[in-house]
Amino acid sequence: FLPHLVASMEEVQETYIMVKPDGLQRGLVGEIISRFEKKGFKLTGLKLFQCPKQLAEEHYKDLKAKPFFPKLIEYITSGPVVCMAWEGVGVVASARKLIGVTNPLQAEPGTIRGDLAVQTGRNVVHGSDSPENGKREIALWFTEDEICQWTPAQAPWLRE
Ligand code: IDP
Ligand code: MG
Repeated sequence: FLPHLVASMEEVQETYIMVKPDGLQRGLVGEIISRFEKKGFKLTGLKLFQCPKQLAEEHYKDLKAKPFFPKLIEYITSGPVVCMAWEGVGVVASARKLIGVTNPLQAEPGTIRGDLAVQTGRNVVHGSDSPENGKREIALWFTEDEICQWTPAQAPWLRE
């Protein structure tokens, strides 16, 4: 868990969540969206998208030097992904907890990766690792007019 995220858990944040090609192929899109929806976060962007190589490389630019980088790009561009923007108080760290750690075999049961995946190279979902990256990644994957502002009917029943 990321201690630097705890300090910002009381602020409204946005995070970029993506169902990777394996999640789509395995029929897990509804299940994954459901976990964030049921938790009480607000969906502000959603689309099915075939990611071009250049965008995948930009999204994962911090991992460029890693030996698995070429296979990672191949994986992310191997089929459509489901791109999502989610908003809420503390959503960045909370989404990372809902997703679980990178290696699905080490991810806790109850997390998305812990329940639904077995290998790091096929870990079904992405989530931004900081509020700054949440903003950066949403701007990278969505145009401004693809993000909707709305007030969920349940808002007063989620927060006092
Ligand atoms: P994260 O997705 O949990 O934030 P990162 O370290 O940011 O994990 O890595 C991004 C993605 O790169 C992972 O979700 C996984 O798909 C892939 N990846 C990371 N480490 C490895 C590895 O050792 N082998 C293969 N793929 C990896
Ligand atoms: Mg990461």
